[in-house]
Amino acid sequence: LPKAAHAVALLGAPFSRGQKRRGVDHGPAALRAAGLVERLAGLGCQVYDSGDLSFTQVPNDELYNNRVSYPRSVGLANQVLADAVSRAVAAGHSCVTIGGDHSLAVGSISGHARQCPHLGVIWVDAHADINTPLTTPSGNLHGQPVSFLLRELQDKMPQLPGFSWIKPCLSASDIVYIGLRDVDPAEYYILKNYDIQYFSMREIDRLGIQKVMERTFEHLMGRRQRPIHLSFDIDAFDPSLAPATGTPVLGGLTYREGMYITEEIHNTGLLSAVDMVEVNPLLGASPEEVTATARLAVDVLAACFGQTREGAHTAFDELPTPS
Ligand code: B3U
Ligand code: MN
Ligand code: MN
Repeated sequence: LPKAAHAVALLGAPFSRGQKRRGVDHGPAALRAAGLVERLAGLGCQVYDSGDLSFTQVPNDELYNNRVSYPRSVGLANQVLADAVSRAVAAGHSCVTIGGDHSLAVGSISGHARQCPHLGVIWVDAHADINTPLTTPSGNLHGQPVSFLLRELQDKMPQLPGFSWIKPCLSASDIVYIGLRDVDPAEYYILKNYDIQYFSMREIDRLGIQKVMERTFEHLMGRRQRPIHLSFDIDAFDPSLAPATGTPVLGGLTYREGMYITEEIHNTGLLSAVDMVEVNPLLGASPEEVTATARLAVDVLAACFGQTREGAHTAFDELPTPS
């Protein structure tokens, strides 16, 4: 059962201005220290590690509308990331972006969509990250990335400094959420009124993860196959498994649910880009909590690229015979 070698581009996006806690910019280093490159290579992936992007901080990056933090820095960083993701996908690689906070999905998905305009997004997260700059309760841009991408929301979006380069590239029917359990009132309004498909933790309890994945693929690909963008926020997992993250919420995914989600996505053969975000190595209560969170993120990415729990990750042709 030999598998075709998979070309994977790895982009570190040490970016933290989409939220206010220190440390999430050390996420890429933590995932590398947890053996990410070796794990992917061990699965037969050809890994093209571009290292970490460097983002320039924009000086005098004042609040937008007395509320939204660091708009110019977040906008510019995402512009840099979008170009890098677009180049990687154009080169025929599956692109793995390791963050960094979740505001980077604006750049990652924009860049991916430049090459694959018909992509579908699977957003695994405790949060919907779909506040607009006018509804955000926190002012943090990591709670808003989806609002910049959805065509249907554009008449509700103000012009933010740093964001004028963005062309909304998704329709409301092009995204499916899995794992939600902390959704703000305006976000709930958007999910309902724009008919966005979501499977909150309650739906996972009710249907089981197998049906959730079936329905996810039916929704995104019932009519035609399309490239998949997986945007995976580590806080989708239960805080007992992923404590080193900025906004943990009780009652999250189990390890087995997380593996099942990513194994099934791998099995479609359509995964084209992945974000792994919000691992914050400064937030664990102990070094063990930090390594557990980073290793969990690496396990998720390994499952995305072919690791299975039943074995046979790499080709094995023949048993040794005694001489
Ligand atoms: N919905 C809240 C909280 C939040 C969103 N994403 C995270 N936290 N990680 C907000 O700030 O928009
Ligand atoms: Mn998120
Ligand atoms: Mn989240």
